[in-house]
Amino acid sequence: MGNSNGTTVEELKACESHQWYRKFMTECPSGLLTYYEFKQFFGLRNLSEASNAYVWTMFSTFDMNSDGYIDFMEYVAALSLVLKGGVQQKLRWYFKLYDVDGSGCIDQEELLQIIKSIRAINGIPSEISSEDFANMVFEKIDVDGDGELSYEEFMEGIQNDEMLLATLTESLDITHIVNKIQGEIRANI
Ligand SMILES: [Ca+2]
Ligand SMILES: [Ca+2]
Ligand SMILES: [Ca+2]
Repeated sequence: MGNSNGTTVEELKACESHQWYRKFMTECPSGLLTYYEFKQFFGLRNLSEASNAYVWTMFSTFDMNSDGYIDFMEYVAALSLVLKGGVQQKLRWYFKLYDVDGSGCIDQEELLQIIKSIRAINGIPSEISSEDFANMVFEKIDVDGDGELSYEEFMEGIQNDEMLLATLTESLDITHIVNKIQGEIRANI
């Protein structure tokens, strides 16, 4: 993340930083969040296996230096990206999140698992099945038809398709979790 960390902290200081900081330090006095604490932090209990897998992936994506903990800088960087990041930044982050095995491509199984997990967490009923949705995404943006979405296919395909972009940013993000935290922060002021 390099320089963007600095900007992020400045941005954060300018707004609700001390509340975010207080929440983090209250629930995590050591300053390092383990996976178990991460789930407690976001109130994620009694999750299905698929949802657990998604939350684990999310944790790993937040843990940018892969030391097994989320420190305050990583927490700030991830949350501020979710709250304020531009489309490009968010898509880049989603790509990393959806490429569960880190192969550099998103295959159909990875996309399907992510869609299922996110639907399970969000609890939003949908007219189209997860399988049909995953198939549709691949039909639309797997340009070379090799059954995997490369970074370029993902970035270009999603940005050039208003419906997919809207679907991704509305239902495949973690805003509901952030809203939950913000709700708690407001309640504590
Ligand atoms: Ca870390
Ligand atoms: Ca992959
Ligand atoms: Ca492809």
